[in-house]
Amino acid sequence: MILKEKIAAQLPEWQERVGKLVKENGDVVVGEVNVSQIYGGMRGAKVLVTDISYVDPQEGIRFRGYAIPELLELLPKAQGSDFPLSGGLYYLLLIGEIPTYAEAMSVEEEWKSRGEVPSYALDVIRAMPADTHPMTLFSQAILAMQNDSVFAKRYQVGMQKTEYWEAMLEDALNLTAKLPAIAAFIYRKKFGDGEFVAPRADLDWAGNFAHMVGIPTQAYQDLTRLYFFLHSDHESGNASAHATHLVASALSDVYYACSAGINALAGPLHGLANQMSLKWLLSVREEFGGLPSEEQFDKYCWDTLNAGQVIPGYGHAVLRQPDPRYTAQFKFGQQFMQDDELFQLVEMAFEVIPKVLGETGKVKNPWPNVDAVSGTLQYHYGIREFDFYTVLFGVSRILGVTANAVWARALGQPLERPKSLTTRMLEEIVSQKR
Ligand code: HAX
Repeated sequence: MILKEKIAAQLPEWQERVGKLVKENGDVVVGEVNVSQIYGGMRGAKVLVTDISYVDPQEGIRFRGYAIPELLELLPKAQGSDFPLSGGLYYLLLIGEIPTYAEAMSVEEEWKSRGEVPSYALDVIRAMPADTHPMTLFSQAILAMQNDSVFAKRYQVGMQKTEYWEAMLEDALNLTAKLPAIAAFIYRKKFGDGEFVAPRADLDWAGNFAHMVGIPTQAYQDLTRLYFFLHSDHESGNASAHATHLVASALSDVYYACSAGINALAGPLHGLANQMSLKWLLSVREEFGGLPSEEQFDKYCWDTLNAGQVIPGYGHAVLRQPDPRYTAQFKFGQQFMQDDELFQLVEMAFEVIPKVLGETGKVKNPWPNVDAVSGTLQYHYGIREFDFYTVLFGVSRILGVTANAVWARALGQPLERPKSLTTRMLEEIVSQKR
């Protein structure tokens, strides 16, 4: 398998590089942590490492050093499409090089050969109450397959530490292969005919989701390819990535770790924000019976803030500019749905909301994040049940977190265990320093 060969070839150099860094410079101080950070969700504390993606506050995400517009040019495209193959993206995340078309297709073929969803995972989804949230179903379906973990089985019989990453890669490919089919089934079970639709042999991983969910148009296939590309990774500190990393650091397998990551993504300050954002835009449209004037929109924003709510889709813990993932989706909207009233509202939001949030004087980043437009694009193509949107986010995010998990095991990253203090201890530290 090309992924295994490439990682094995790179590994000695990485191990030497990291080993040397830690051995010779283990006592070099990288940053300090202050009391605000300890009580403030560890914002900005530099305590994690990943080479798969990096979020620059001004520039946004780079995957393996490449910015989103560059990758939209460079990554191999699905046949007959201008949008990248997810197999090529996964290759890039895992290997760090832009793949050829053949290399991207080799990942797509791996996925095809591992894509069959076990019936018991579908049965778990079927067995749940009809009003169960799609993210709960998604997390449960992933966890249900834990019994198939190659890593867990090999660990039981005594795997060498140097082999952890290979077993992790097996699990990562087995799990990611099945995600579009599981997500499409969750949608059909909750909102459609309840049928499981098998993937088509001639379609790529992302294009197949469009087919299985029941919107097989070229435009929706392309949106799916774009969506699964954009949401895949956002360095290691965000809640879903960090939850996955923490759980996997205990040598829990990919299924345990990704189920945990999905549970974190389900929170309204994280992945659930895309459904909150669309809900909020729809409430604006309903209030004014269509597009409001900018003055009306401005007032609606203030009413939301004065009611103690956040404006979903705006703000970010790290970014200080419009999120390039927003910009890429916004361009898709401008190209394909300029006449859509809801998209016009997204355009108006970009003019009004940053100004309003700036006037509050406390929001550090008044610009849109990835969630400010993604739901609107889904809504346009007929996925209108916004409870489902975070599942799509999750399908994509698992590409990034599993690539990270493979490399974490390859580089022997240990059990994560930061130290906590008591408030009394902090008070004493502060009084000694003042
Ligand atoms: N609307 C209203 N107030 C906001 C705001 C927004 N969109 N964004 C930030 N603020 C407020 C914060 O609530 C905070 O207020 P308090 O001091 O009263 O608690 C203040 O501004 C400072 O916050 P910050 O430092 O700018 O932002 P944080 O790092 O604390 O939080 C969040 C980042 C993304 C959680 C925040 O901007 C927010 O709640 N945004 C709306 C929800 C959202 O869009 N989430 C999705 C983020 C992207 C993502 O992870 N997707 O999965």
